Amino acid sequence: MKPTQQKQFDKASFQDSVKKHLSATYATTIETASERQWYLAMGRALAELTTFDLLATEADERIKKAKSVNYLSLEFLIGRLTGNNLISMGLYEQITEAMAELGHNLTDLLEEERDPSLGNGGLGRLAACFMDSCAAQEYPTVGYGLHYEYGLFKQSFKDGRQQEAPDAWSGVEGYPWEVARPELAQEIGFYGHVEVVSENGKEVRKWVPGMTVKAMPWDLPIVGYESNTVYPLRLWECKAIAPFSLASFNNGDYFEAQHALIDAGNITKVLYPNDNHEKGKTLRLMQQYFHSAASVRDILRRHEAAGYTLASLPKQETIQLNDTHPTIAIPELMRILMDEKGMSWDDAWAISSKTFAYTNHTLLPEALETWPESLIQRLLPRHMEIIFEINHRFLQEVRAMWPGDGEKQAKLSIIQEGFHRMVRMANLCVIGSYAVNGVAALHSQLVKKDLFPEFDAMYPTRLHNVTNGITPRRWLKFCNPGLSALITEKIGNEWPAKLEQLEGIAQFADDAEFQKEYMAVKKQNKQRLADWVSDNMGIELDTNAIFDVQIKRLHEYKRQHLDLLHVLALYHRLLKDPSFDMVPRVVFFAAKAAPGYHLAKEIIFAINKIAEKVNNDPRIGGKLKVVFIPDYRVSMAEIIIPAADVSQQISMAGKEASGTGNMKMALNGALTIGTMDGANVEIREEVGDDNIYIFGLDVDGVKRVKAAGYNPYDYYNADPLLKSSLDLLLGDEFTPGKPGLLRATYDSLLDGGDPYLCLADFASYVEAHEAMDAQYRDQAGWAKKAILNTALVGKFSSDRSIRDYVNNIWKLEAVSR
Ligand code: 26W
Repeated sequence: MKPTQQKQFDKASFQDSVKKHLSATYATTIETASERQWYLAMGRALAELTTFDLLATEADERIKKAKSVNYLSLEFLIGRLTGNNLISMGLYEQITEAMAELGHNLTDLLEEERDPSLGNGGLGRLAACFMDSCAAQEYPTVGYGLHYEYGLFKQSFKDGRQQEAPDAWSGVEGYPWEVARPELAQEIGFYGHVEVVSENGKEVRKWVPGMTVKAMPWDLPIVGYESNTVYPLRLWECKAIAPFSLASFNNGDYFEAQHALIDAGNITKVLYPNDNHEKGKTLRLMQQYFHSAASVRDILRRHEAAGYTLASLPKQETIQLNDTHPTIAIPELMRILMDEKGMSWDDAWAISSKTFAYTNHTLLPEALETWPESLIQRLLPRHMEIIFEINHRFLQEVRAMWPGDGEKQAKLSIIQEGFHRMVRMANLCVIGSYAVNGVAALHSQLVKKDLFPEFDAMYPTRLHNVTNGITPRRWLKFCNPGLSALITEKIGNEWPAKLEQLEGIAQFADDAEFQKEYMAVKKQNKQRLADWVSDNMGIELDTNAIFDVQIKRLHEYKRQHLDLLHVLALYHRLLKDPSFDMVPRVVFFAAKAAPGYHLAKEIIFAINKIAEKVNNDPRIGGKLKVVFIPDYRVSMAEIIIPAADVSQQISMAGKEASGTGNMKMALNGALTIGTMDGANVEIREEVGDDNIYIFGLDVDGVKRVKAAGYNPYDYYNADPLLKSSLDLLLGDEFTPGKPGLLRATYDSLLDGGDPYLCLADFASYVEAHEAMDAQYRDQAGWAKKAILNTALVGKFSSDRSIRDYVNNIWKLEAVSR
C-alpha cells in the first residue's frame, strides 16, 4: 500500500506562477484579465506541477522496467480536469485559498473550463475512469487516444428539435492541461503497395505507403489520487507532412496523392458521433489505423528504450483494446515484427497473440464492426495480406475441431463472404488476443453463450468477465461534496480509495438523525440542479418533488420512449382520473442522438413537445414536470447525479452491456428502477431486492415473447391505460394545430413492431413506479433505502475493476513512487 502523500505546496510561488502565465502566456495583466484568462493561467500553473511529476514518473527506472498496460481507445471522455486533478493532488483547499487571495473564487474559475468531450458515452467514460483508477493504484499505465480537434457535437434545441454544433473543446487559447511531446512524433503511412525484396537471402515483404502523415502526441496528466504518480493520456494529432506523397507523385499516381492530401488534414478533425452503430466510413478506418500505428510504435519504442528484447514484449507490455475500434493494431504489430524486425510468422505470432487483450462492450449486431475487404486492401494492403494469413491458419484449427463443417468455417471466418466481402473485426480480436472480456456478469455470459460460443469451445480459458466500475473520486468526492463530508464524518476519509468501506454507513441506515442529514444533503443537491434549470431553461421546479432521472445516449434499446410513455400515463391520469393521486414528480431526460439516427431525434422532439405542454398546463397543478436538459456532458452529469431520487435503467433485457450511470446514481443515493440487464443485476445483488425496483421481462422472457411472435397490438388493445397514453401522441395535444407530428414514435411502437418490447414491459413498469411513489411518501423508509444504496455499492469502484484486470488478465504489479 502506498503511503498517503501530502504535496509540497508553496502558495506564494504558485501565485507568482499564475501571474507569470497571465502575462507571458496570455498577454494580459492582473488588472485586465478576464475570468477565463484567470482560469487558463491557474490551469497552466497547476499543469506545471503535474508535468514535473509526469516526467519524473516516466523517468523512474523501476517504472520503466515494470510491466505496464497500454489502454488503446478511440475515446476518452475525461470531462473537466481541473477540479478532479486538484482533488487527486490534495490541493483543493490550498488552491481555493491561493486564488481567493488573488481575488478569485475557485468554484467560478472551474466553471470556465470547457469539457473535453472526446467520447460518445459509456465506452469513452469508462476509459477515463480506468485511467483514474490505474494512476490511483499506481499500476504503470499509458492511455492512448486521439487528439480530435472537435469533440462530440454540442446539442441545442430549436422548436424541440436537436441541433448540432461543432465542439472546439480546446478553444483558441489551447487547453492548459496538455503538453506537446514533439520528440515522440511518429510517421504513419497509408495506401501504396507491397514489394517483395530479398534480404540476406530471404524474401521479405515490404509495404511502400503511398502517403505519409505525422502523428504528434499531446500528453494529458492523469494524477494518481493522493500520490506523486502521474501517468499520461497520450492523444495523437494528425499533421500533414510535406512533400506530401512523393512516392505516389513519382509513380505517376497523381490522383491518389491528391486524394490523400485532402484526407490527411482531416484524420483527427472530428470524433465520429455514432454510438452503437457502425457506419463504415473510410476516414473512420483511417482514424483507427492512425491511432493503432502511432500507439504500437510508441509502445515498442518504450519497450526497446528500457533495454528489453522483442521476445519479452508480452512479459513487459499488455495492450488492452477498448472494443474493436483499435483492432488493426494486431496486424500492425505482426507487420512490424516480420517486415521491419525480420521475424518469422511463428515468432511474431507468439509475441503478438500474448500481448493483446480485447474488451467487448456491446452485443448489438449493428454495432459490431465489419470493414469492406476492398477498403482495407486499398488503404492498408500489407495488413490485408496479414489478416488473410491469420485467417488461413485459424481456419485450419476450425477444420481440426469441426471436420467437414463448412457452416462453422463460414461463421467463424474473419472474412464474411458475400457480394462485398467484409472483415469481421470482433473475430480478428478474439483470435488475436490472449484474453477477451465482457463488462458485466450477465453480458459476459451472453458473450460466451450467444456471441462467441464456438470461440469459447476452441479457447476455453480465453473469455472472462470484468464488471465495469466508476471512479469514486469524480463521482462522489468531487461531484457531491455534501454527501462526501457526511460520510467522512462517520467513517473517516479513506473511502475514496477504498470504496468497500462505505459499508460502514449501513449501520446508520435506521438512525433518524443520520437519515435527516442524508436527506438534507439530497435536498441541497436538488436545489443546485433546480437553480441550474431555472437559470438556464427558465423552468421552476419544486425540490419536494421526486427527481426522476434518465441520462444516457438516446437509443431505442435504452427505451427513453418507455419512460415517455410513463409520463403520458401520469398526465392522462392527472387529467382524467379524479381519484388519482401522486407525489409531485420531475422527469428529467438528458441525451444526445447520433446526428443520422432519425427515430432517436424524433423521440427527442416528442419529449420536448410533451414537456412544453405538461409544464404549462394549469389543470395538473404543477404535479408533473418534464425537463430535457440540453447538451448532456460530464460536467452536467456532475450536477444531475447527486440530485437524483430515481435512477432509470430500463433497457430491454440483454441489450445494455453494463451501464455505468446506474452505478453513479446508486452511489449518490438514487433508487434504481430497472430491468434485469447489464450491471443492474449485480447492483441488485449488492443492495438487496428491497432497495431496488426491478420490473419487466428478463433475458429469457424476452426470448420467449419474441419466439412466440410478438405483436405490440395485443398489449395496446388489452390495456386501456397504455392505449390512452399512446393515443395522446396521435392528436394535436402537444403540437397545437398540427396533429400527427409525433407519429414517428407512435408508429415505431405499433406498426414498427416495437423491437425493444416497450409495450410488453409497460404494465410492469407502471407498477414499479407506483411502488416507488408509495415509498416516497414514507420519507424515513426512503432515506433508509437511499443510504443503503450508497453503503452497498462499493463493488462498483473502478479501482476494483482495474484490480480484476490486473489479477486475471494483465498480471502486473503496482509501483509506488
Ligand atoms: C462503431 C460504432 C460504435 C461506437 C461505439 C459501436 C460501439 C460503440 C460503443 C461500444 C458503445 C458503448 O459505449 N457501449 C457501452 O459501453 C459501456 C462501457 O462498457 C457499457 O456500460 C454500456 O452498457 C455500453 O452500451
